[in-house]
Amino acid sequence: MSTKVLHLIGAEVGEGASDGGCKWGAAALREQGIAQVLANTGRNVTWGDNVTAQALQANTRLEAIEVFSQQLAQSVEKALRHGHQPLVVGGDHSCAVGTWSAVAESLRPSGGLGLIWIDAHLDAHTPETSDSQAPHGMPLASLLGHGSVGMTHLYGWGGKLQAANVVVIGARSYEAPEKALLERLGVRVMFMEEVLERGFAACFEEARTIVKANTAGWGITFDLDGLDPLDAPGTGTPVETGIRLADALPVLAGCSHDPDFVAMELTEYNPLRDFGGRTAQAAMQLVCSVLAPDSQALAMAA
Ligand SMILES: [Mn+2]
Repeated sequence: MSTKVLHLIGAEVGEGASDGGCKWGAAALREQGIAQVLANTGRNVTWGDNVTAQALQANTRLEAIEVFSQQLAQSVEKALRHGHQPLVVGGDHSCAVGTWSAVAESLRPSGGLGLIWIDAHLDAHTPETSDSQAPHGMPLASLLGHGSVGMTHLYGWGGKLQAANVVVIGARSYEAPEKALLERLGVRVMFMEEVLERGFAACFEEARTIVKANTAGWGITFDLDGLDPLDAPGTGTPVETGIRLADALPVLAGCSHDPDFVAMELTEYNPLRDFGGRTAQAAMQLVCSVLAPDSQALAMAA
């Protein structure tokens, strides 16, 4: 099991989306005891800084996210420097730029970053292709080196992710230019059709093999809208027919046992749409499954 301190960072950002409700996601999960639930599994848990996006009147949304990304990256980098395992709790998915730029920067002396991107969307727009101009539709493209310099070049270098080292699982709502970009770069995308056909377990195993090959460390960014809205209705942008929670939990169990597993990020929890708290419940089960020492037993009990 991982004996590292699990270091929670609240990424309070909703400015990346058209509906800003996800800004309150981290605070809501904190209030509902996400740290205690993780501590109950035996992990040593600490809350680090909360990082809050500021929408300044003079700035565009993209500029606000660029500033926020730098601040979030600093917090994540600090946790890594202390030898902690970061769990970034979003926030809309634009937080992925800060989180994974910091992880890539810290891994850089020893090698590349591997990343499993679980999501209903492709998040691969650039400012040139996006009609909505919402930055939470751009983080994967940014990490691959495509987008505004403020998003692609944190720490002064671009291409935090190599196309060969990332796999998207669960995509089912996207626009043509996003798909075209990922195809051109050669990113492996497991669309929802494939997940339903092969099963989540087979897909995740293949994805893990891909992201671990030729990288120095790997992580998971879990957009809650990757799940089926039956299990997680309270997300920024729900889309029908997603990954079922019961299929995901046992498969994700024990990822953090892997010494190369560096960090996790959980995004797009929108407490304003989470009537009855089902989505918060799903979020806590997911993080416990990935990060808890005895996660197999926990997943079975779920
Ligand atoms: Mn996303």
